[in-house]
Amino acid sequence: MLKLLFVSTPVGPLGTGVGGGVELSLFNIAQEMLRRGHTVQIVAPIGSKFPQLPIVEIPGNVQIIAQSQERNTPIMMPDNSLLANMWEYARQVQNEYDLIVNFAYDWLPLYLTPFFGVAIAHFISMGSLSEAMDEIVTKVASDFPGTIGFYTPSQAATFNLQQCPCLSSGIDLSLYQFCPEPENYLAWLGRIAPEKALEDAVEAAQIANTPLKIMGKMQDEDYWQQICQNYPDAPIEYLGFLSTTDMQQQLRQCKALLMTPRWVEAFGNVAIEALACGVPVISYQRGGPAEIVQDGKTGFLVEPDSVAGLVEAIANLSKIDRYTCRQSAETEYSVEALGDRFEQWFRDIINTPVAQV
Ligand code: HBI
Repeated sequence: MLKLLFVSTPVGPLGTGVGGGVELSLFNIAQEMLRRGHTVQIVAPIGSKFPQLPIVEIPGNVQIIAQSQERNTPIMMPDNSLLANMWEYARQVQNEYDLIVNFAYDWLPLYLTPFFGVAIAHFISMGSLSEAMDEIVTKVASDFPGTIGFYTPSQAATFNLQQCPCLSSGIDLSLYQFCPEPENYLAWLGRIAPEKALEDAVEAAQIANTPLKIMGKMQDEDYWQQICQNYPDAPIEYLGFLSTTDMQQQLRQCKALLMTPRWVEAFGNVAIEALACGVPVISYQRGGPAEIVQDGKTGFLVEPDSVAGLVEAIANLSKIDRYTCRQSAETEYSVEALGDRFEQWFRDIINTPVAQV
């Protein structure tokens, strides 16, 4: 059995939605490893709430979210850095574990790799965002082959890295209830932030004259206010950041999930959450969702940034069989399949002699 130390994203407590999709990934992978009998210890910010999972809570000031920075913004560390404190803890306990798994999209843990006596698996949760991260990710991929893992090939391609493991994602399907007959609603899920281009979904809902339920962490209040001012008559309703159980209760009743990523979405966990409920996904043909949605079968892939394309897809939803959507989630995105991929990745790294660089 493996002894695994999971070190969280440092942008906010787990379970609050600040960490976006990587929170859900960390939770599902940890739960599945424990179910298989492995030892898992999670190192995370104070206030992290993951039911039944063993968490060591670490104090300190959160890291600035990487997507708010420019490509050449220098890496910044606050005083009393939570990120540094988490990795100091990992350094102290490292010899109790076979492998450390890093879930942070940050320079420090990647730079620290050769300073540790225990191997580190780095799960990269976003596409390329900065020169400094590209440089250190590429260096670790070269010095420690196989230890950089991505969600998808299109995400890896943004770093010009080809040979790295792509682990995809997965969810606990038992939490998502299939709904055969939807209400006349559309859904949009995600952190309310510019890179998610919520405004396109709002405009499409207005043109299609179909109410839009919006759920997710309110990351950028000004951005949200701007949308409300620009679309005062749009049929939208913001429901906040809900637990998986409450979120899927809303999502499952919708005609479709709209995904409008302005950036290369690394995966798009919300897409498989929708499919698990039988909800077709309409997404820009960009990044992770383009590898998840089977165009015309489990939803529609639309020309990126084309609101008209979203509206046309909404009009064609009757062509999609909702049970086919649920089946695709069961076939591709179960938490058991996820566990197989991650366990294999972990074992491959543990069995690779550590490169003495
Ligand atoms: N920014 N600096 C930093 N570190 C992270 O781990 C991080 C982030 N921004 C967003 C984020 N993680 C997650 O929301 C995405 O990986 C899903």
